[in-house]
Amino acid sequence: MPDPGPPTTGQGRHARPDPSMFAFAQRMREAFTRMQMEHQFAVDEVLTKVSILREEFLHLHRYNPIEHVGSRVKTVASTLDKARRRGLELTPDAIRAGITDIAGVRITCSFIADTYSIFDTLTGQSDVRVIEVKDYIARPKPNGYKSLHAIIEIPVFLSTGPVPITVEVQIRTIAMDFWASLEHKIYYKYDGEVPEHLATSLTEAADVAALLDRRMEQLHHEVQGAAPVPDTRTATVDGVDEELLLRLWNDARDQA
Ligand code: 0O2
Repeated sequence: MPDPGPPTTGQGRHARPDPSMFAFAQRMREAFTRMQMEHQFAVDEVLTKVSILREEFLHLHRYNPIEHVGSRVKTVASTLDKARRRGLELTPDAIRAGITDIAGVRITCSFIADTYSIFDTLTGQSDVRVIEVKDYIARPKPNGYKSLHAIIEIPVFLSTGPVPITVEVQIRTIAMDFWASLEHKIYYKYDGEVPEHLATSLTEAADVAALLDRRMEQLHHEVQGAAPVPDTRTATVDGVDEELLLRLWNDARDQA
């Protein structure tokens, strides 16, 4: 796309470049690009933390509590829309302070107990500062929405030093996630004015999803109590195979 050139005041052929507007546009472009970049780095940091936890769980317990991890950084346009709706000053500093979900990470777990254990291990890390927690699993929203939300702050290490960045982490089960994504689609389809019969159906479906979560967790405990079910996804974790162990055994005997 051709460069549109410096901003102008007025309209049409006689419009003149306005130096102050040009400088403003440059500043805003730089500030918002930096904001996006820093939030993307923060998302990357959280994803690395989650990936380490997942691998370690698999390795230690032969069990994977995390089914899926998703992330996104809000676009500048959508962040500005939210800031406008909230009546915030439209400056990068005010937006950084007032909008806490520019960076978002969603972790989908197998069972309810896993959501809390992932939450505890993640928020217990020394470089993670918890700003706010909303436990919609313990106290679901009236429409039936369930999820564990945490606004956390983590340092992102730039060439100029660490910068604290907030990230919204949502942790929920597969059943809760299934319900939330359908509800989200319906909500947007009806522009927030969901017909009553659909809203009632959704709330009932949330109860069914909660029942499914409880049943699956009971089953899981029963099966685990009988005999641990190894997760086959551990196969690639180490590479310490029998041949290598035999060699180690022989070496140890030779050295004895
Ligand atoms: P999007 O597009 O998913 O980002 P906030 O506006 O986030 O600062 P709020 O609403 O008090 O303040 O925060 P809350 O309750 O923690 O909700 C934040 C996010 O949780 C929402 O982000 C949704 O992603 C999700 N959420 C909350 N309530 C519902 C619900 O009833 N149904 C569904 N499907 N998702 C929900 P955004 O910004 O609304 O949207």
